[in-house]
Formats: sequence, C-alpha cells, structure tokens
Amino acid sequence: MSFVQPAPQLADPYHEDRVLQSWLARVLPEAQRRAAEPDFIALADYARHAYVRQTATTPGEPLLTHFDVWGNRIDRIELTETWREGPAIAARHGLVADGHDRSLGEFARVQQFAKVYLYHAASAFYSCPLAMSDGVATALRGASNASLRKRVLPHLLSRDPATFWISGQWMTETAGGSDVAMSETMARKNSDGTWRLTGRKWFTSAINAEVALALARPEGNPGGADGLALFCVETRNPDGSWNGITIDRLKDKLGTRELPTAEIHLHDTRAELVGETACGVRAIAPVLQVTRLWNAFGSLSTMQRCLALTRDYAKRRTVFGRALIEQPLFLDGLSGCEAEFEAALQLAMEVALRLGRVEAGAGDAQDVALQRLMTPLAKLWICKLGVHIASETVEAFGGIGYLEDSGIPLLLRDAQVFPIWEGAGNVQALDFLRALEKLGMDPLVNAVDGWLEDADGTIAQADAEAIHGAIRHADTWLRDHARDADSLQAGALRLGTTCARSIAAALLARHAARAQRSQQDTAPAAALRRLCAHGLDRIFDPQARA
Ligand code: MFK
Repeated sequence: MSFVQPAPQLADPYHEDRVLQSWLARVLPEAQRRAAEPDFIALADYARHAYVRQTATTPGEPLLTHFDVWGNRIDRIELTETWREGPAIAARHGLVADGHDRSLGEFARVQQFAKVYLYHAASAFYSCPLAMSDGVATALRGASNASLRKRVLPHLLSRDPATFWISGQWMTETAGGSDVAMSETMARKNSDGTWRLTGRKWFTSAINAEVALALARPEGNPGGADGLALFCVETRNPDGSWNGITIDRLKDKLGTRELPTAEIHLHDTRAELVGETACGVRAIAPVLQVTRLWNAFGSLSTMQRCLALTRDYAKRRTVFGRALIEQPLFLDGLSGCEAEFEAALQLAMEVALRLGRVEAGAGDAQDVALQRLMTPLAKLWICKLGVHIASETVEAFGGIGYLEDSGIPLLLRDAQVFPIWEGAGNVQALDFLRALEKLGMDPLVNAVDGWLEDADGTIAQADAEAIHGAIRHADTWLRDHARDADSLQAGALRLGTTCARSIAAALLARHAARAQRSQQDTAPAAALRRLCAHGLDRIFDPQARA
C-alpha cells in the first residue's frame, strides 16, 4: 500500500477556539453568554457541516437567465444551496437582529459579532448582504422618513425566516467605488411626489436583496457629493416582477463566487427618499461604519478557519521523522500568524464593544471617538492580515494547498475581497485622517495608556515600552506632518497600520494580564511577546537618507 495523507479535520469553531473563548469569558456577562450559547453552538455545528459539504462537492455558482423560453425578459437568479439556507440561519440566530436588540444592552454588538465570526466562513458570503442589511438598518434607524422606517426595519430585523429581508447598498458606478461624488444616476420627482431613479449601478452585491439603499442626484442638484441624495429601492413590484431593474450580467470575480454581484440598469425605478434631497454621502456613512466592521470580522473568521486547518494538518502530517507541528521552523511561522490573529481579534471586538455601548446609550464621548477612529483602523489592518494568513495557509499545505479540491485556494481568493470591499486600505487610511481631523489622536493615546495601566505589572516592561513608543511615534509624526497635506496622505497607511498594531497590542496586553490573573492562562501573554517582537511601528520616511 502506498502512503495516503490523512486530510485535516475542522475542529469545533466555538469550543475549540481558545482566543474567542478567552475573550468571551472576560467580557460577555455570564448570563448573557449562557443565553446566547445555543446559537453559538448551532452556528459552529453549521460551520462544520458546511465544511464537510464544501470539501465533498464542487461549490456551485448563481445562475442568471435573461429570458424565458417565450422570449420574455425575466432576469431570474438561481442561488446556490448555501445561499438558499442563508435567510433561515440569519433570521433564527439573529445575525442582524441581535445588533439592534436593545434588550441585549451594551453587549448587543459583541454578541452579534461573535455569531458573525462563527458563521462567516461557512456562509459562502451570505454574510455580505447581512452586513449590508445591518448597515442599512443602522442608517434607517436615524432616518427622518418614518413610514419607510416602519415598513422596512421590521423585515431587516426579523427573527422569522418568512418575513426576513436582506438589503443591498448601491453606491458604486462605472466612475468607481471610491469617489462616489462622480455618481451619474439621476432621480426625478413625479408630480404625485414619488421618485424615480435612472442610471447604471456597476457593483451591486446580492442582487436578490428585497431592498437597497442607492445614491442618486435629484434633477437640478449640483455636482459633487453634496448634490447626491439617499434613496431606498424595493427591488420587486408587488407581482414579483423587477421594479424597473435589468440585470446586465453577473460579475466574474476572483472569489466570493456564490455571491450574486451584478451590473444593473435602473429605468425609472420607483424609490423613496430616505431623508433630505441632498448630502446622501453623509446619510449613507453609518452603513459604511457598520459594514466595515463586518469586513474585519469576516476576515477574522477566514483567518480562524485557516489557522485551525493548518494546526490540525500539522499534527497529522509527518515529515523528516516527526510531525510538522514539532518542526521548529514550521511552528515558528504558525505561532507568528496566531499571535497577529489574536491581537486582531482584540481590536475588532473592542470596536464592536464601543459601537454597542454607544448605540445602547451607555457610551460617553470617549466611546464615540474610539468607535469612529478605530473602525477604519480595524478594517485596514485586519483585512490585509487576512490575505497574508490565507497565503501562508496555502504555503503550509504545499502542493495540496494549491489544488482546488483541497478547499484551500478558496480561502485565499475569498480573503482577498476584504481589503477591497467597502473601500480599499488606502480609502480607510484617508478615512482615518478625516476622523483624526475632527477628533485628534488624544482619544487613542489616552486609551492605550489606560489599557497598559490595566496590564501593569503583569506584562513584560519591554512590551509596554514598545507599545508606548509606537503610538507616541504616530502622534509625533502626525503633528510634524499636519500642515503638509500631501506628505500626510502619502504616509497615511503607515500611520494607520502603526496605530492599529499598537492599539491591538495594548488591548492584548490588558487581556493577557486579566487572563493570567483570573484564569492562569499565559497564552495571550505569549502572543503579545511575539507580536511585539514582530514590531509595531510601520512609520518611516521614504525620502530619508542615511
Ligand atoms: C462581498 C464581496 C463583494 C463583491 C466585491 C466587492 C468589490 C468592490 C465593490 C465596491 O465598489 S466596494 C466600494 C464601496 N465604496 C466605498 O466603500 C466608498 C469608498 N469611499 C469613501 O469611503 C469616501 O470616503 C466617501 C464616499 C465615504 C466620502 O467621500 P467624499 O465624497 O469626499 O465625502 P466627504 O466630504 O469626505 O464626506 C461626506 C460626509 O460623510 C462628511 O460629513 P459632514 O458633511 O457632516 O462633514 C463625512 O464626515 C461623512 N463621512 C464620510 N465617511 C464617513 C463619514 N462619517 C462617518 N464615518 C465615515 N466612515
């Protein structure tokens, strides 16, 4: 018999995830955790079931049929199995509803994002429209159009699959996804007061959504971002036909291939104004704040899957006389990835915590500032880290990792969407600058000082000094470049990455100290030492000469 390598098995993503377990044990109140645990367990079970299915079959793709057999234009989308399962899972486990459930208090977002983290890797990106739905629900909650709120919100927040809706977010046009001010879609107000939209939306994810928020320029409004208004579109007419929408084609994407992302035309599409007839970008900004956090958690979920499979495989794979996991070089690489991941989870969870606190009315000005400043930081650093870890995973599996039916290439392709979706890393870095302009660095510097104080005496002095040094360098660099807009922008990604890494390290330090004191768990402290050894400060001057 010739040798056959045993395949990796996916460990229980809830019970076996030390990093998640340790974080939940420290932060989520015991009663709330007990109440949420059946959902956590069910989502982890679903993830294992979906993994077995994914490795045993070739994943399907959505199918667009433009015409029926008689020649009628129908633009019918057939979804994959995982997507057909999506609404029931999302509604029953409250993947959107939890975040808006006031009975969950300030921990609503933490509970919700723990579920998102457990579900995403199994969802074949059904998480994408859930992210949009969550963002849209957040934007609608504050909208002045009360009848729209009353009609749409109960569907987006439904826990009943029969009434659950998903929402799209249609900003991107052919001019691009970043400079939204160039949008060409026009809005016309009829004599009866209703609005109609006409234009081309170029990147509409989850075209099967029941509703979408869309930017369009009311006739007569000036050019630029302020001339845009925000509209809500119900995609279907009461008889099920499209509401003036034609689907030109589905996008042929590198990853996220089960997600029906479409190019569409709007032809006098019925729409409802969400608020004012201008300043639509400001009105849609709350969507971005929420969806960008979903991006970070999606990326973390992918990383968790990558690391769990790599660790399991490394125990089963023997080379040069011992298991891969016992090989010093292999273990060194894996430990490095695990340390970065652990810090990244601390950062994303802290943003979720602050968001929940603010939304529950339990937050103060510091919570508001930290949530605004840390959201683009989490998105820019964590999503790039996800690509790195997925790439390392392919390499860890060697030739098998390069083969489609191992399921590993899918992880890399899917990880690559996160730094692009909802604004690339550069857009996040510029958004961070925009937030700094209003809020300054003090909230971040003070928060880091506070977290390190919490950890005082438990973590290594050298680590504390490295964290202090990196965040203070970021602060000084910002002051030194504040008057030179071009050099500020040129260094924004390095500034943002340095802030993200030092904040994540400070959060990990606080967590490590508490885990050590209350659970005698030294693993987070080991991860912190490793993270600090990688270096936190990414700021340099490209013009500097020796
Ligand atoms: C799942 C896979 C999907 C398939 C693959 C995906 C492929 C990619 C598909 C895409 O196209 S995703 C890209 C989606 N596009 C974006 O995420 C938008 C990227 N651009 C930005 O984020 C710009 O910064 C933005 C359009 C939001 C603003 O640019 P502008 O036009 O220069 O507006 P401005 O003047 O900076 O901001 C307008 C207002 O919004 C300001 O408020 P005020 O008027 O009160 O001062 C800003 O403060 C506010 N604002 C902007 N960003 C904000 C924000 N407020 C809170 N949070 C933010 N993040």
